[in-house]
Amino acid sequence: MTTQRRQGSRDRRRPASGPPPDPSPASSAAPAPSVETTAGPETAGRLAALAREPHRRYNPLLDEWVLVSAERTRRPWQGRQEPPAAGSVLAYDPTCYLCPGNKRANGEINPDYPTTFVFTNDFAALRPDSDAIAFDDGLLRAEVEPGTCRVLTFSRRHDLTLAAMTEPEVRAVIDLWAEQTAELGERYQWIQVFENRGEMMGASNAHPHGQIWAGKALPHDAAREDRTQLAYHAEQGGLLLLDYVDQEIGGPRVVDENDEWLAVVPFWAAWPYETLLIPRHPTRRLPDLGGPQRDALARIVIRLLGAYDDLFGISFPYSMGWHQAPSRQQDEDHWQLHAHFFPPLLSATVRKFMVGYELLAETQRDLTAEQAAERLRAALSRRATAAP
Ligand code: H2U
Ligand code: ZN
Repeated sequence: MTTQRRQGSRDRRRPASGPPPDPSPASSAAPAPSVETTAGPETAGRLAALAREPHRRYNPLLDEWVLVSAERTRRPWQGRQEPPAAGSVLAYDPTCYLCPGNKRANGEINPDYPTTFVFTNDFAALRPDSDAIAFDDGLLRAEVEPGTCRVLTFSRRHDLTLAAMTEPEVRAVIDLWAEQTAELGERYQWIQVFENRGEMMGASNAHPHGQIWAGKALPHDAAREDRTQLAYHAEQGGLLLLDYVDQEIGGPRVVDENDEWLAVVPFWAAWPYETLLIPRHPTRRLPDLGGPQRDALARIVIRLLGAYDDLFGISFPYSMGWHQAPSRQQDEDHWQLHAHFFPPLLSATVRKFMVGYELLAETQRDLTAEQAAERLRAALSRRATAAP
């Protein structure tokens, strides 16, 4: 793990706590900008004023914009009503292909595993043995993508979720994610660890589980995050996401934090209750996380997912996944590990669809990131109050 704390742009920003710096005479003498900007500390008033106007927010990780139209939440039709997802009550389900001792679709029998279990996806989207064929004909280009897909169970218990598991149980899942990343990183460049939870996100089964897809190429979003973090590091000297952590700490978009991690609804969130989970110290990949960081991660994951479940009083669907430095990349000083949580729901029964304008132009949201964070913080404190 890199122990060196970043320098550079961090020093040019507001400290993590304490009063904002006084405006310098030099800056007040500068010509007035034609558009009002928030150089330095973000004022609550200006942000509130911005939220009353349709506006676009910049996503520096993906180098793209998102349209925010908060006033639209007042419109009468609020979207398709989704039936509440039925949670599973069985600790063991004889029909589940993930429960210990059960048969999978390809006829294999799962071992009687005590905690977690990993197997190669029986219907893998990537195969290690693909022939190296390239196709290049004018505008038509293709290349074979070797890789592998694995399925990971998080528990032998069919009825649990990460939010309902104990810290040591979630820590075991984190250790598994890290081990798998290290092993697959020997052969593949991009190791995508993720979880689809809930039928709405296409999860095939209520048994707590995730997936890993590992491939030779750098997929689209990974390549973008690599490029934006590299450019930021070259220009500013710091790490994009650690400077972002410094800017967000103590602010209106923070959902939860501990000494090692920050959970925030990003300023540029696309999904209604999207969050970003970032280690507060330089960390490139999951295997680089030390013991205390992993324990702190288990704690914050349980709290964050608990807040999601409490938000609408339902088992909250989402896709989550880790972005980490590509394996065997020579220049990797610009990378900071992080997890994205993308939940589709606007309310207990209404989901956000990425259609129309989103498919054709750019992402649009109604609820502001600040409103979403406030509701998640309220859910977190409701849970804390309700806890025995
Ligand atoms: P979800 O994470 O979206 O539920 O997907 C689970 C994966 O499990 C899915 O990719 C695989 C499917 O191909 N699977 C098996 O590998 N074996 C089975 O017996 C059923 C499903
Ligand atoms: Zn099961």
